[in-house]
Amino acid sequence: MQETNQRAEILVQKIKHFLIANLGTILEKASIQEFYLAFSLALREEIMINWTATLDTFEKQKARTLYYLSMEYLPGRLLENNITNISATELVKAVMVKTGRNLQELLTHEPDPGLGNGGLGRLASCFMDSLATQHYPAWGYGLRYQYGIFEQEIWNGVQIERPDCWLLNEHPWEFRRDTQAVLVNFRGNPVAATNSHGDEVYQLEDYEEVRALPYDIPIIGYPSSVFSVLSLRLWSTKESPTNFELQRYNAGHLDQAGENTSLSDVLYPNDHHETGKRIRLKQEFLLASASLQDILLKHRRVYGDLSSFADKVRIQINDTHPALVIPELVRILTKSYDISWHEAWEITQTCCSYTNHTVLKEALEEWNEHRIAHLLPRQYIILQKLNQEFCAAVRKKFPEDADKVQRMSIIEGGQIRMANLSIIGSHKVNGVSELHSEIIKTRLFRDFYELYPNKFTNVTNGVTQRRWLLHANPLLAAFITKRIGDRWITHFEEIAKLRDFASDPATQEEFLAIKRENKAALIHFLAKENPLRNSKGKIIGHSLTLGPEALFDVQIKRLHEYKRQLMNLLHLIMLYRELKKDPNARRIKRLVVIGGKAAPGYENAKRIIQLAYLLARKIGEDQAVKEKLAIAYVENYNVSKAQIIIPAADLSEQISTAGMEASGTGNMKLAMNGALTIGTEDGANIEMRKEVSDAWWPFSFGATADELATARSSDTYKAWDTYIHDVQVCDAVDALKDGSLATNEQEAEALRALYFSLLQDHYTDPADKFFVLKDLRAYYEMQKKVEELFLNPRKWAEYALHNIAGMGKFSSDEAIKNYAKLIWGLEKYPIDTTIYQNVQQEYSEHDRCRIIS
Ligand code: 26Q
Repeated sequence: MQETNQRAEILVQKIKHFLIANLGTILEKASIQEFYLAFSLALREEIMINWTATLDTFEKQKARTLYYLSMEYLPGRLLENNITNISATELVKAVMVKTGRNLQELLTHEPDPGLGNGGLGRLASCFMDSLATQHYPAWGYGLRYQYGIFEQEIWNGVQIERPDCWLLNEHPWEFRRDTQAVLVNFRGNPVAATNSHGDEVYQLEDYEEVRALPYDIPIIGYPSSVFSVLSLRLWSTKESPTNFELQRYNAGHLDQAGENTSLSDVLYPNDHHETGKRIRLKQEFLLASASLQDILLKHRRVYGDLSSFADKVRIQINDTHPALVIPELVRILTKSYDISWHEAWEITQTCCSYTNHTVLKEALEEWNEHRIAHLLPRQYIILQKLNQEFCAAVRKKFPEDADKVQRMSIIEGGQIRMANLSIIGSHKVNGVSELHSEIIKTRLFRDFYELYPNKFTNVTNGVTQRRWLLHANPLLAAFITKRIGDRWITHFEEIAKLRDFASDPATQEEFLAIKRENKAALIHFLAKENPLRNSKGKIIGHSLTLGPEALFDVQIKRLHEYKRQLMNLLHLIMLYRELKKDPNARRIKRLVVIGGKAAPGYENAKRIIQLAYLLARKIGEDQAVKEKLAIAYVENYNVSKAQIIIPAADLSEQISTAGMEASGTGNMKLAMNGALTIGTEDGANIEMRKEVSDAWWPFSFGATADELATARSSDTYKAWDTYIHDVQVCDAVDALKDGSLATNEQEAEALRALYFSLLQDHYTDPADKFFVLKDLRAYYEMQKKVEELFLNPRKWAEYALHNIAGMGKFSSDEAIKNYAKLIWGLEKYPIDTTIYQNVQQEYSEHDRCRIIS
């Protein structure tokens, strides 16, 4: 304790130092932003030695290194996580006492970086955490969007998008690296030449040059002994005045003049939907080209030449978004390094691997051929050449099957298919759950699987137990540690030991008490901070809630028809109607928490939000029912809000149309925090069930992926028949158009559109494409079972404990180990002791160097 006190005193001194030296103010007068800055600067000094030593260790030991390329990251707030990861929680508490400041205010002052849409971006951040914690040599690359995912407001049920200005204030956790900026070229005229092997290469003339400036964010691993620190390198085109095109400005084209300065401005808010926009293509190439240049520079600095490139470099393509690294690497190797075409192609395939995250056709990226030819003329020539060679090889192997070449070709019908490119240019392709990887092999990429059976593999997703349990749910974390020790923090397989306590009544009671406390915190948040707004955006109140004795039923994820938030709501309409007839029809109370953003152009998703809002209001106005049932729509769902909601959940809604959710990761976070899953046999739910065992996985329901595939191909499912033959289902669907929920014509129109999406064919889309009505009855019955079990809290707790205990496999540490083994061939390199001491030595000598003593 004495020691903590002393260290806290030193940290306070440092904070005061930074307040004066960097901000020109004193503690007593410092605003929250100033205090936050000085505090972060003081704390961050603590990690700089480790960061420097980590990078030096990788270089000196000539480690094979992973470069993770992703257009999205969702790291969540950094300060709170960094405090947890350097084990400074107690220290920081002491500092708060000494400075008279409030810890919660300090932590929540930091904006939550929303540099991603959802699952894919959050997965990238969990992976960075696990790579750092396990001492793997790795770098993350992405874009530093000026505006992250939009901030969502709900105005009388309608989603409004506002810019996310997360960089409004100085950001102490990023390091601008001016000396490491690189130049990325677009457009221009390629002039042909040959390399020494006789391969055609191209010199570009009259091109457009964009400066990419990197910002590094330290990713701090959890200490097993000495903690490692990795870099997340984010490219920006914003702060480079050379990107401004004055000539265009002078010619009166204001909008064009600033195009390259604003390239990295905005994250595209569509997930699962490809839009084909020009700026998006420029962003993707920016990431690919800038990162690749950086990788090559680093490699040359350490090794002198590229002879060991294929051995030392691994590039992971997170979905197809960064796939232009493939032609770009071939281009640079053949042109700038005079490597033969054949060898360049082998190196590229050896280095690259690709993760697919979705089977939805509309999410598979394609770019118009002319667009690529115009913006990236040299890469286009390479794509054509690669494609010619590939198609010739396929033709040779399958001379009978002309369609096959067409299906597999990179370029077809004037479009460039990024998935085909990614598969052909990689040595491994993986799906993100067992089911998803099977679907990839047998349906989505079947031709490719037949051609390259060994390329395809599975790595089931995982999440970091450090942010999602240790940090988000400190009470449950302490409860676990008390029973099984704290090794689970870095060895999550140990969580299985919790099984031994599942039937212990005292343990069950304690678990329930923690859940109640977390629910109380969520209630507080909803009732105080989750606003209800009128149609002008004015706050007119806050969410209605129920007490912590209610079942907290949670569905938090992006809004999408395949995720079937609509099925959840239809069930709630059924429940509401029952309760209206008889308020005692059900014996438990239920608080339904729904959160998620809809892509701005996705009308049906926005209509589903509106339905949630209208139904919540209807129930809230019903004096008899509101005591039993409430719906809270969480505005602007993000990582920070997830950290409040997940620890409070009893029931986790994972009800996607089977075969469509690649994996899901919210399912894992919720189960880790002791929620029971009501779910379909989809994505990672299937593996979770297997780990937990059928006996403790009571709420699985619905048609399987195979059944639905058959229903689709035989065209046997008729939504209308289901609707007409089930009175309760029929009633619920009719509520969408009988005027009971809508209060004006716009609302009525929105609900009618949902009604028709369920019952009417629309062009090539059949009625109820996502099989909502097909599964609704089974879902309804399963929800009854949920209520039955919830009546017995201790039994419920026993189930919950078995679920937590079954989550060992779903740590991102495990996923990363599997990638390292199956795909990257990566070894761990903990910080070298001598290197650490050298850095420390240099640092302390510098520290003594004061001009005025
Ligand atoms: C594509 C082209 C243009 C603009 C945007 C996009 C785009 C952006 C994001 C397409 C897809 C995404 C995101 C996909 C995604 O988040 N998929 C989810 O990935 C998770 C991690 O593997 C899985 O758990 C989820 O099941 C999957 O839906």
